[in-house]
Amino acid sequence: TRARRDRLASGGLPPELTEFAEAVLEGLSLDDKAIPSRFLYDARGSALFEEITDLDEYYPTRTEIALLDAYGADMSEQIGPAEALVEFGSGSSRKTVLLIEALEALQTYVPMDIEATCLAQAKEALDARFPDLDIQPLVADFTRPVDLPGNLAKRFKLGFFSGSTIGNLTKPEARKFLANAAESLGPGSAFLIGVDLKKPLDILLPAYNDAKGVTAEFNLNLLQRINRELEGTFDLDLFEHDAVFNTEHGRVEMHLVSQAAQRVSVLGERFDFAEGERLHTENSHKYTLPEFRLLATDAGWRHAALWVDDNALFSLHLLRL
Ligand code: AVJ
Repeated sequence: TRARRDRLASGGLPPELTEFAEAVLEGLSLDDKAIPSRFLYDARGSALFEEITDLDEYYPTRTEIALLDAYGADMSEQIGPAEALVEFGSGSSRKTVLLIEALEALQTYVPMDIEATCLAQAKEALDARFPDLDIQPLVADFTRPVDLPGNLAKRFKLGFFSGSTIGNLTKPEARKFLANAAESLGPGSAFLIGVDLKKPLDILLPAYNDAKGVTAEFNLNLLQRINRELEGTFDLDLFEHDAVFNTEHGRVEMHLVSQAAQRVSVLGERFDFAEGERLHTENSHKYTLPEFRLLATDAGWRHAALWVDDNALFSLHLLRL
């Protein structure tokens, strides 16, 4: 609300906290309580997510890396002589290294992220490994159309969006993202995108509810962050991590389930939870191959090639304009 925004603005919170505060207060006021998933990824959340990618149950990262490793040369051949690689939401550069190594005509790498610190780390690591590569980090919100550096205008650009990060977006948001990426990259460009696939729940659900409880810790970290940054009073022992498959929307959802009727306060505002009430914290959309193909073509791309592992866990799609 307007009044809340004015109060937050005058309350002396730094701008990045105001955005978090607004989202949390708004999300906790909904009938179906929900907080946007991007707030899970603070420093501790990002470190916990890195830990998740190494878990036995979490197949996506390892499978995508295996695909890049096994088919990198084939991908490079199908893509053609890309001169600039533009990575959307670069984060950690483990997978990018494989792609950079496979692309023989590559001159420029543009890692794009909203987090400036992430970008600086990626640049440092890659500078050492690829001294001849021109690295131009770009701090940008890649869900919006972005202006790429002018010197890329006439070059063959390849976009890269890995890890099924697109799964965080709803279908309409994902379509918009793909259309924006088309606009940013421009005619003649290609786009390589990693997409997690629909599969039996006995494989899918443990990936989001691991035996060691790392995913639970990742989820609960959101409440810890609210306590620390927004004067929250969440009792972490009174919330439990849960991951469910929402068939209607084709997505895994993470929730935090209140274990008792309780009242919580955030920045002085009080919120009641009934026993069993859920706070929705993340979506992870899964696609069938035809579903993703349709989404991409709807957004204005041509579907050019596809790589899938033998167990049909994960897919990499090559799109063209
Ligand atoms: C970072 C969105 C790709 O959806 O698999 C993993 C996030 N959350 N376990 C995913 C996540 C819980 C991950 N993405």
